[in-house]
Amino acid sequence: MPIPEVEKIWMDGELVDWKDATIHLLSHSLHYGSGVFEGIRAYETPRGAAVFRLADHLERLERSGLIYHMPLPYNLEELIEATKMVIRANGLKSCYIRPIAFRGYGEMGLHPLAAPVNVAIAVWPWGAYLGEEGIEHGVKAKVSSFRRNETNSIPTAAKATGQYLNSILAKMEVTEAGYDEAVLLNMHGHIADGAGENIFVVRKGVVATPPTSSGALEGITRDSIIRIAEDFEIPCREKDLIRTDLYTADEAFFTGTAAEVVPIRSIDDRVIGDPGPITRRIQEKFFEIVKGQDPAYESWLEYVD
Ligand code: PY5
Repeated sequence: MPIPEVEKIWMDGELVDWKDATIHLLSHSLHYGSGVFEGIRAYETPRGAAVFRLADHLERLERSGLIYHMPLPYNLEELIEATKMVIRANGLKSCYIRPIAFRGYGEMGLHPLAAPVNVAIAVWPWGAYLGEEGIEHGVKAKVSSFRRNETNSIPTAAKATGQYLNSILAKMEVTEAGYDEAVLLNMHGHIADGAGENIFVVRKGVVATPPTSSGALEGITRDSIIRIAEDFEIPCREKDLIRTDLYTADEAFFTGTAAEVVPIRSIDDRVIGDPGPITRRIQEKFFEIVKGQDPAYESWLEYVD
């Protein structure tokens, strides 16, 4: 999917033209994946564009940086303001937001502390990551033969650029085989997450999702879904899951910023079927919240103006 070009990108404190948002070929992170990033969305609401859980995402970016000895050269307030500034500069009502902090030019060895930490925030319109059809009717998922990177090899609590080679291998494998999204098991055979999403199953009215100790990212959407389920008084627990828990689920769905809330129709060719009632209820509430239609969750929205 080509990236739709907009006017400006925020880079190291300034707005630059889209075409000028370039870096040196010898930037450390290009060679070794030594960057950390976020995926965030802004939605159109009756009060203009609102960013969903902006501070929570940027705090995760800071935690990712901490894990890699990469303190960010901007504080939380500055990053919040920069995000709003770049959305305004591009006149977008809704968009995907990609902050990235990376080891830049200045060091080629594997001890990168002498290389600068550069920070950029790009925004662009990005539709449903797994398709509108996927949101409506569900996607075909497949367990990948690639295992989720073990957290003591590459920490799964961080969202580091290099880490995504693992997801890319899984995603390519299953999409080339005709599926929509990959599910990754960890080294112990427990379900971790999707290539770029957290995963939930529903059985006998109980919602379950793998704990972060499984290798699942501590997703902001995941956290939101747990809170929505609690507010609906639907039992929801963190639980180790194995692949057959997906085969025998009454319902299953992916959650993530890019993907949003996407029902799973089938897994490894075992049919789960049309999106079930709990998935639908949670999905509808999620979209109401992000679009500013439920005042009870107002604190999750950061208005751009
Ligand atoms: N698990 C993985 C491996 C992810 O990459 C993501 C987000 C999630 C879970 C969900 O986390 P959250 O709810 O906080 O977004 N993936 C990115 C996203 O923007 C990149 C996807 C291409 O959704």
